[in-house]
Amino acid sequence: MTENTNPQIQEFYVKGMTCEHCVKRVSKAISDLPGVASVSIDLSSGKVQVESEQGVDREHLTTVIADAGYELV
Ligand SMILES: [Cu+2]
Repeated sequence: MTENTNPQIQEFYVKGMTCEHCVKRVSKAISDLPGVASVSIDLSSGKVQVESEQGVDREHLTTVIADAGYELV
C-alpha cells in the first residue's frame, strides 16, 4: 500500500560552495541519502532544494554535508 506518494520538498542553505564543482559534490552527497528523488542547488545563494519520499532528516543531512566539506546553516 502506498499511503503518501506526495513528494516532500525541503529547503536548506549550505555555506562554502564556490563553484560548480562544489555544487556537484553537495548534490551527489545528498542524492546518496535514502529516498531522495532530486536535488537542486542555487550556487549564488547556497539554497538547496531536496525532493524526497519521506523527507530528509536535518541532523543526518548536516553530517553528510560536513563530510563533503561544507556547512549546513
Ligand atoms: Cu568549488
